[in-house]
Amino acid sequence: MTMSRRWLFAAAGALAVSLTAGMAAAQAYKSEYKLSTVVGKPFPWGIAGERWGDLVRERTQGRINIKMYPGTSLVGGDQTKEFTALRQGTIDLAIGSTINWSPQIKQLNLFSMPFLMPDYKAIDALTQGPVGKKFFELLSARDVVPLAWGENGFREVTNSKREIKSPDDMKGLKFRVVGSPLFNDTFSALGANPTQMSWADAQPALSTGAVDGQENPLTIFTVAKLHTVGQKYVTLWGYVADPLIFVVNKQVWASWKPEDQKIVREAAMQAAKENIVAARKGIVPGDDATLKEIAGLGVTITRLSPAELKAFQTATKPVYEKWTKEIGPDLVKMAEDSIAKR
Ligand code: X2X
Repeated sequence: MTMSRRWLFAAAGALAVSLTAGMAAAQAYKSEYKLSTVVGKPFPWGIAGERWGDLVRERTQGRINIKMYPGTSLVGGDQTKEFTALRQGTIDLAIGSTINWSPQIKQLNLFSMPFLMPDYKAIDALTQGPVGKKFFELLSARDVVPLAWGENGFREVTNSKREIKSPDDMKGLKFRVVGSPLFNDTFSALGANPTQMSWADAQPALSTGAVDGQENPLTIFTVAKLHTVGQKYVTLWGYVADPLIFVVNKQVWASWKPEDQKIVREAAMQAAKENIVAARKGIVPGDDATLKEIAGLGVTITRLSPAELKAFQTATKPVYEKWTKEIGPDLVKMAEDSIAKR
């Protein structure tokens, strides 16, 4: 055999090996990847899910086909089980609220600490700073690959009975809260009666009057038309905000070629960036179109003076202190420092 023929054989052999490896990898891809969210389109959260899937499908020429399952339907609507299902592989990808994953990752309760974040810059200071990095490390140690931060938003309190301007106004009112014990503590400290339930159960409970009120970002209020289930009073107290986290199950991630991982990561970052813009649209200083729209529905929107806000902060301070211990004083300190420096 001449040198050149020998070379040709070797090259052909190498090609065959890499083709087989390529095919094996290609065969390992699933025909559909399940993406879990709590709400679908046209909520900004659901738009983000569709967008992430569309960008990935387009840029991978269909190699990765993501289908969104809103209503946390992959866990029967029980949003507090989403993270567990993600770890176990029943869910391949998710855009999850920090609140819904906090039963499994107790540090995520940080974002639900009453009156920790005074404004949008404070959310950014957390997610884009050392705190965000710390959370990505915590998530990476729990079988998921975190890719980007999005936003559900500042959660405002609403009810069907009366205007809320002080903790006294909350006395005796029944509120639906989400499934972290921290919310029970906060609402109890304010003299209200909190009941934990999923988002799926919240709407019927509001509509029948089983509960008087709830708390959620205003984009949820408008898209879900909560004024039609009796929610006539909205108080802008911005007591907590929940970011969203874009993640992929670790095994699923490992099954993808590096070039596809890059596409999925970049698409998540793009969809998340757009999501934050959508989540803040119409409800930020200088752009209050959504607030006007809500007022136009006959809803009373109450803004609190600094002194009025202070009364809520004072009433919930013991809760803040209790949960500082649960979350970890070092992490809370890191968050407070990041916010102070914003
Ligand atoms: O259930 C809620 O209130 C919602 C939709 O905001 C979350 O999933 C945290």
